[in-house]
Amino acid sequence: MVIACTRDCYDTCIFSESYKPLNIFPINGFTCSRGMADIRRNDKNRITSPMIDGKEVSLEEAVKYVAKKVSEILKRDQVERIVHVDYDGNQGLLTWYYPARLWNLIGATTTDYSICSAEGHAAIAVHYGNSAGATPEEMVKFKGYVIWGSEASISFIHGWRLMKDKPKVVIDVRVSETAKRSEKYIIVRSGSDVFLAIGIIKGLIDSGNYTTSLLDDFESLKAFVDKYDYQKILSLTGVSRSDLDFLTDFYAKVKPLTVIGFALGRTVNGGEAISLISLIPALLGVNRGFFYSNSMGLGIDFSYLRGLHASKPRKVVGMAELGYEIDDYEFMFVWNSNPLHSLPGANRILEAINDGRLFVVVHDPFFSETAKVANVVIPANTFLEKEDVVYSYWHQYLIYNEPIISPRYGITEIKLMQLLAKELGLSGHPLIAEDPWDALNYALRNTGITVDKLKKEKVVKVNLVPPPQKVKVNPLPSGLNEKLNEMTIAFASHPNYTNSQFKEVYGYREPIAYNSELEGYGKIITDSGEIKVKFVRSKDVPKGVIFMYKNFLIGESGKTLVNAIIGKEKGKYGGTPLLNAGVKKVSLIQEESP
Ligand SMILES: Nc1nc2c(c(=O)[nH]1)N[C@H]1C(S)=C(S)[C@@H](COP(=O)(O)OP(=O)(O)OC[C@H]3O[C@@H](n4cnc5c(=O)[nH]c(N)nc54)[C@H](O)[C@@H]3O)O[C@H]1N2
Ligand SMILES: Nc1nc2c(c(=O)[nH]1)N[C@H]1C(S)=C(S)[C@@H](COP(=O)(O)OP(=O)(O)OC[C@H]3O[C@@H](n4cnc5c(=O)[nH]c(N)nc54)[C@H](O)[C@@H]3O)O[C@H]1N2
Ligand code: SF4
Ligand SMILES: [Mo]
Repeated sequence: MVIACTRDCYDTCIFSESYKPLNIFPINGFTCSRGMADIRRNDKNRITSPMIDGKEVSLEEAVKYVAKKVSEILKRDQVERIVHVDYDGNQGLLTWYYPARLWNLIGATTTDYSICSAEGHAAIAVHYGNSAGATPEEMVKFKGYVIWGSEASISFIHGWRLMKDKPKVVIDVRVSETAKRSEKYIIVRSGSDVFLAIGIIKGLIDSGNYTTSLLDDFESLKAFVDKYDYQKILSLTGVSRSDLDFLTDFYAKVKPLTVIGFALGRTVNGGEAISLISLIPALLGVNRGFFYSNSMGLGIDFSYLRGLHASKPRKVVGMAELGYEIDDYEFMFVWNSNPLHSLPGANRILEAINDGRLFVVVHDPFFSETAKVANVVIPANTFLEKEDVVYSYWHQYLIYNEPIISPRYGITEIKLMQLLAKELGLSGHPLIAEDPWDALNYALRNTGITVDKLKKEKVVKVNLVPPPQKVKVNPLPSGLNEKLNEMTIAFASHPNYTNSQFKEVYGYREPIAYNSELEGYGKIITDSGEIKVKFVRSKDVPKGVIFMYKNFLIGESGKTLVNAIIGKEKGKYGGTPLLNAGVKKVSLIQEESP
């Protein structure tokens, strides 16, 4: 028996029954501080009973109450006013994907799932047909690495371990932990990575360090970069000529793997940057010489799991826009996600809940910030308590999870979906009636693996889609924004938390804004709103950057919602919100604390 950590994390660690990380490549027998705390976390901050308006009720009552609300909206033929918000709180195929069937069946509004990585998936697929890059086995074979817009030493510890002993160049907007632990770092202005990529491509071509063998249209790429001269590139990026030459030379000589962080896709010109960065290795003759996220290359039919072959949501709302268009909705069903923490315009969602304009149901094992203010909460099982199949966005193992703790409270997402469907008279519909394991078996058909094999062998490796014969150069980015923000926020991962999770173990923290100048309480103002924060001066953060951990986006009091200052602007490729937003003004406030 084994169990994999289901958290939104590259590594998807696999553990033994006694919860020891397996000593198989690339898990290599170690785990993170969260992995080490999971068993003791399991009894903390749990939702122990269904609740309506803060009062404990039976599961039956809660289900009837929720179904009645849904029925009323369906009767008015306004199903688009129901929105379900689910993300990667648990990466299990049966926990995250399958339960969306009910909402898709009735035609409720779905989000575009763009919050994290959609921008880069789409930008890379333009050239490679898929966003899959190097596998862990391929990753170790490279002689060096460029870590671009990624805090890998914290966010991707098993990948980092594989890269640790070889030369690494980090490209970031501040001196990150990963920068400090690498052989060289280069600081760029936020939003200018695309111009740095242009500079590298131009430099490789000008110095004759390239091959056209993999590219279907080298001339277009050359013409594209030739529109920029070095002077312009250096002034837009803030990078010195010697650093640009160093980087170009490192690419030419080492042919490194480029680890492309998700943060890039959340920045001005971000999809464009990822698109061009992914072409650099191809110009050097290295096919798929990058790593972004391999989830789309595993062959799992996520749409089938969500029932989209036999249903159609009436509307898709961008995760960038949901908070700003919250009045289009009156009912929000949340699982696997903590939208008050994570979504742009989260303050508007909170206001709509507080004013009674939005009815919210949260299904979560833990009292998330959103669960605390929801109209109805329903306890879920943690991943330690339920059967599931888990994949990784880095390695190629599928893992059959069996519970290692017997649940004291909570029901599974599938069970809740089935109970709600029954109450709504939808149990007989094939999307609901299909056995979840049969659905999973079908969704795995392109991986060459069956559920039976998985249940027998527990951990099975699947093949990644093959790389393309030729890399498609066009369409190249267009309409690049050259008027970059004077000041921008940058977010990154904290080692002890995954997004909003683990505060019950490692403590609550108020948002802190690390910056080059201010010290004390003050305000950050953007075009979308303002928040009060504590400013802390840091020598690692250059002028024009505010650095915040992405794990403390909501204060313990629930009053500071960092995402009040994140607007609804989004990327052109995958619609990912520009979370690394421009800042209009920062100032200190002397007399009060947030
Ligand atoms: N400003 C700003 N905003 C950001 C970011 C940023 O950098 N800056 N980062 C963005 C990124 S990268 C992401 S991925 C999102 C993440 O945003 P969210 O998706 O909100 O991520 P989590 O905080 O992990 O919330 C997941 C929720 O799922 C719950 N959960 C865990 N396991 C289970 C389970 O088995 N069943 C159920 N039903 N629930 C479960 C957890 O308890 C938690 O409440 O936030 C984004 N928001
Ligand atoms: N410990 C831990 N691990 C995690 C998570 C966690 O919460 N905690 N979250 C998981 C999730 S949901 C995700 S999405 C991944 C994210 O993993 P990563 O992709 O590594 O993202 P971050 O950790 O947010 O770090 C992003 C880095 O990009 C830099 N950056 C910001 N803007 C720019 C820019 O314009 N240009 C450049 N070059 N750099 C920029 C930031 O300063 C930061 O150092 O990590 C996963 N792993
Ligand atoms: S959070 Fe990531 S590194 Fe930590 S146990 Fe889970 S998969 Fe492993
Ligand atoms: Mo993420």
